Amino acid sequence: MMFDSIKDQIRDVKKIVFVTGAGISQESGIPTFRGKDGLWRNYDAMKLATINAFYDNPKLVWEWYNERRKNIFSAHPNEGHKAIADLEKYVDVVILTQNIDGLHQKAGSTQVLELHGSIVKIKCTVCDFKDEIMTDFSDSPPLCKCGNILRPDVVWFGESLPQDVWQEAIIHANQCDLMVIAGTSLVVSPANTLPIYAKQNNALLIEVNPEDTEMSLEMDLAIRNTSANTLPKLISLFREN
Ligand code: BV8
Ligand code: ZN
Repeated sequence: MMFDSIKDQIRDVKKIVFVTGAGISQESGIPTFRGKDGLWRNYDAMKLATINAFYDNPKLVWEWYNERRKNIFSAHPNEGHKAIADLEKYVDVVILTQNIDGLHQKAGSTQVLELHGSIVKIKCTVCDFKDEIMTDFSDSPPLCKCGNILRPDVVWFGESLPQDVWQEAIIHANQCDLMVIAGTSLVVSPANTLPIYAKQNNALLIEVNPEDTEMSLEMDLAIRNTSANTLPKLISLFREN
């Protein structure tokens, strides 16, 4: 059984922190940032998700987010998301996600910190107007009542994470007994430093990913399989407890 080597250590776990990335939503039909998935109309996703790209061509960047939002609104949580939500019955679970798709919350998870924002949130580029959107915008880019353009309320490369969210994420990482790193390449900082905080607290580190990541050598256990296949089996360990 894929968890035999750590079965005993898992028994006394009280708090689990999940660090998740695009891979956990891949089986829900949402493209990751890697490889061919990482391209939209031949634009590099990492280059589009920047303030410069937005000011160079706000219409293009809005179309990209409108298309992603449409795809995300029609997506459903997969067995990976559902297993994590189910785990809340047995132990304290906190999710630190790099995803802006809201699928953890849609699966029923109650403690989710969105490190890079959310695709349903928007904000003004000038005034402090913020809002949630549930439908597509007719005019693109949409304007704020102050006359300036609105932007997706997500964290773009070169922009700092919301400090309240980041500080809270560090606290959870410092307190957990087990950290499960699922569906992330751990390429992007500062999210990729969270396993280091957990390690400093002698937490058990488990990686769930079909491929190696930047920190595979730091892991106590690396499961080379998908999150939808793997996480339900991890959760069953706690059900038996
Ligand atoms: C910041 C929101 C202070 C928007 C995102 C040079 C060197 C080092 C760092 C930097 C550098 N230059 C700049 C930086 C800092 C930069 C950074 O880390 N760049 C990287 C590219 C090197 N970070 C920042 O800019 C951050 N801000 O640091 O502020 C500052 C400011 C100025 C200068 C310096 C510092 C802000 C980062 C947040 C950016 N916003 N998203 C949007 O989504 O549109 S990041 C976005 O990309 C995602 O949120 C996520 O974080 C990242 C993609 O990573 P993953 O989620 O891991 O996805 P990926 O495709 O990479 O991997 C998928 C994995 O899943 C793979 O391993 C695959 O094998 C696996 N997988 C696939 N299928 C499955 C699976 N696993 C399980 N099951 C499956 N079925
Ligand atoms: Zn405004």
